[in-house]
Amino acid sequence: MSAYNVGTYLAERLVQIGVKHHFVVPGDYNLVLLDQFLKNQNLLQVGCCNELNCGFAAEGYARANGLGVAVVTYSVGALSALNAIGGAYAENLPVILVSGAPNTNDYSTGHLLHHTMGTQDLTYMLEIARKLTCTAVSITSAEDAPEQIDHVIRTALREQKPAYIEIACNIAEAPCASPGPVSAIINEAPSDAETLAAAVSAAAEFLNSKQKPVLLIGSQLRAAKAEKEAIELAEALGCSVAVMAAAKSFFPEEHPQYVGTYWGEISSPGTSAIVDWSDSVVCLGAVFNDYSTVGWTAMPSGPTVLNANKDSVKFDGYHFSGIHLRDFLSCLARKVEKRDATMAEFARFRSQSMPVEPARSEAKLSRIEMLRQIGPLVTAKTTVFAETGDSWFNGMKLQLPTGARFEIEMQWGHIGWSIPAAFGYALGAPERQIICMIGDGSFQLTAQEVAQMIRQKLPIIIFLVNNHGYTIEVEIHDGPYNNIKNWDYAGLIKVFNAEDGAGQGLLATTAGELAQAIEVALENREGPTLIECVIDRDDATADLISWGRAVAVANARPHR
Ligand code: TPU
Ligand code: MG
Repeated sequence: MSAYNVGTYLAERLVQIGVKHHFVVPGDYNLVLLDQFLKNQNLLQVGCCNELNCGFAAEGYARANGLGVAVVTYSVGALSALNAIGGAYAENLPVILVSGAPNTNDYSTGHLLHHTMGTQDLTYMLEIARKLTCTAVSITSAEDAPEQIDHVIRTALREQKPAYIEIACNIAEAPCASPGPVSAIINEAPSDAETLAAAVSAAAEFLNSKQKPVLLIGSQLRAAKAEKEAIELAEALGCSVAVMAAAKSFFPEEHPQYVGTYWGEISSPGTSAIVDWSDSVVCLGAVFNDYSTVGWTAMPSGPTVLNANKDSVKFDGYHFSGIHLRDFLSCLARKVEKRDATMAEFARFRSQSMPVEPARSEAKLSRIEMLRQIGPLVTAKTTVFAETGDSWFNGMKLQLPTGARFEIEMQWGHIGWSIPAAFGYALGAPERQIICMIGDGSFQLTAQEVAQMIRQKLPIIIFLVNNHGYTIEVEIHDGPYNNIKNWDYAGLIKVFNAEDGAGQGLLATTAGELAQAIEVALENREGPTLIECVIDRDDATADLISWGRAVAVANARPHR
């Protein structure tokens, strides 16, 4: 006789793969399920303020710990969480959305149920979830549950994509089989040996015929678990390595072959020039969209480009699938000849950036001064979250010491993502110092989750840029809709602290106030510190202005 039920089975499977927390918003359809999760001593339950934030918290947790879990109630909860699940899909992060669901006796009886649209249709959630996940299942039988649960976890891990499980509320505690060894759900099929050999040989021939290749690192490199192998190939070739914005920190910036961010006209100094000068570009997990190509103005393509992705390699007349990127890269590293011409050339292109002079203490705070003060806070133990907005472009300018990580949500681009995601990440990686850079407009979407950072005593430092509006939107296309209601952002922390919190909210309007606030933040280990940095509305990066112009042109192409 098994001691497990559907809920405890799912909880134990999650623990087996290394999950230590799950993010929840309770509702009557999931309460019995939450009780089952609570029985597992190795799985902590973490409350969130709403389901959108719950989904993003699980997404951030997946960034830190490999897989995240959000447990919500039927429909009213799950529909909100699905926005974050779409984000996890776009960003290649395995997040399991678990939703409580109606009692099995109500599925075919025509009963009308609460938290539904008031029709007899109880299939719409599953149908919607299918579009936003790699797999979606409805569990209405305890006997079938172990197989369905294993399928969901295995698929999410293999695809590095989110998945959806709904569990009928009267099945959550129904007895079922015990979980078997974890290897059944984590083992991946190996690369196809013959295809791997063929791909490596063709790619080696391609590269050995070139004189000046460069490597371009893209955001899917992490999902492919191939960061180490990318370094192996880079060192075998000895060539320049550029990183796309969404992949910042996926190749060490202190590596001698690192040449900066490749982002069309707003690349780091010399980076675009060296990619253009090269005679072949090896793209590893690269994602080319309108934003990353600066409105389709910078996209390596044609017969000199090799695209290697998570499970496939494509270039000049070849297409190989069924091979893991990490295997391809480490085998290729052993077959290529040294090709370091781009390093010598890059030395000529590189312009030395001038150190920024510190502002006087009483000088009005500026964006440049903010970056100057944030820069030294980034150490090997830091993870920086850069929110959609000018924080993207400011974040790009931070120089990361080896070990520092950089998180960005550039494909989905949901403003407000970074607050709940940083919250989830902090629980998944308690040893890291988290710094969040976010604009005022973005913050207004998900501000409540700072209260959960306070509740969990997480010493996250939030630099909230109060530039009085949606500046990124101003640069793409301005109108009265880009003005927002000002808030007392620093004052909010007092509200969230209530009687027992240790969050700090500080206002910085001058360089000196910012320096003092940072000292307070570094001292405060018992909760988050939000520093509201007030700067001029038009104090934006030149990069945002150029990029915004190019994106506006791409958006405005007439219909053909
Ligand atoms: O620094 P700054 O002013 O550029 O950033 P802030 O203040 O956070 O403004 C962001 C403005 C923005 C919007 C309104 N960026 N993108 N959007 C469009 C948008 C709307 N809704 C969602 C969920 N995501 C979006 N990206
Ligand atoms: Mg703003």
